[in-house]
Amino acid sequence: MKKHMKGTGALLAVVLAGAALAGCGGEAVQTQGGAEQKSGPKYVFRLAETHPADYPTTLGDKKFADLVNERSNGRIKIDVFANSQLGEEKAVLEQVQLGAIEFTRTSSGTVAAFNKNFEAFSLPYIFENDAHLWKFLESDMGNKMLDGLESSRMKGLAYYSSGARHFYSNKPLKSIADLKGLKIRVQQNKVNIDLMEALGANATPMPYGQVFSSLQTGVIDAAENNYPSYYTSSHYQQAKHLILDGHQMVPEVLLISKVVWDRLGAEDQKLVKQAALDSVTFQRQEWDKFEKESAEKVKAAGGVSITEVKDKKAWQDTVKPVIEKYRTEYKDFLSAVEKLK
Ligand code: GTR
Repeated sequence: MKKHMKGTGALLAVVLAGAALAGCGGEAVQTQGGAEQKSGPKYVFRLAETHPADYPTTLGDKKFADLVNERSNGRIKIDVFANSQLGEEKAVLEQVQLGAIEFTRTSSGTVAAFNKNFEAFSLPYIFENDAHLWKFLESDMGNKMLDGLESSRMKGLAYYSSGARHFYSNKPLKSIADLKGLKIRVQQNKVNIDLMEALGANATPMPYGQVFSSLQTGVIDAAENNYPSYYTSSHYQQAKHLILDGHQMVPEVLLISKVVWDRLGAEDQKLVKQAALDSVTFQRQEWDKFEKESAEKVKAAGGVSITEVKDKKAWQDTVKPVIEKYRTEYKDFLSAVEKLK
């Protein structure tokens, strides 16, 4: 994606990233001599995170950072920047491609804008439940997809849990028919646009951080996300009609810039990758806890009408054209997913 490299900002970012890795400026702290780096870290890296400090993905990031710090005896320090302090996900990924931001935890739904394979995760109703999704994520193909991000100048380290996504609106939402004509904010990728079209709605792609005010001002009528995001973003205060249709299960991804990865030695690459994988169990536990907790918090807040979708057949039938449209393109992905049911 050459276009992301344009501009002086990008050039400066590359120079800074190079400097950081060389330990002669920028973020890095180079200690003098000696194999044991007791006087401080050799590398200080940044990890960009969208969510607040106590959100399950951020807790996963911190676990990962702690493991890396511990196992490298303090040589590699990763500072987690929560709350989109380093920018919205798409902008962060552009910086990651350049090596200006070293790590990020982001959604597959955003990675999709940079790597076509990841679009497939936004296809509707392909996973039956969490167990099915994780069987796929831990399969050969799941792992290959992480490695395949190298062609997009990133390297996937691990997947994190993100549950299922549901629609919510400031207009009544009791059935699939109620979505017709709504302006619905979606994550910025192509499959989502087709999905909204199949539902008779209008897709409005925009960064996550703009959703609250856009609901408030009426720029959009609706959005969709999992319970934890619906709660922590306070979207539930604006969009008080929630329908639990679970149309997507879009995993989170922990990734490193390819530029940075390539400059780590083989030993450190192994250490970083293993620490990422070892943070997954913890993240998943935190996720399961918080998914329930956030659902309870939304209910306890009152004023939100929640509709369960008992029979998803009508929903699945309506969005079938989307699957059909991508069936050839994602043939291998879809048959691997099907086999793991
Ligand atoms: C959340 C995800 C975020 C962000 C957000 C969105 O579920 O954790 O990283 O991608 O969705 O809808 O943009």
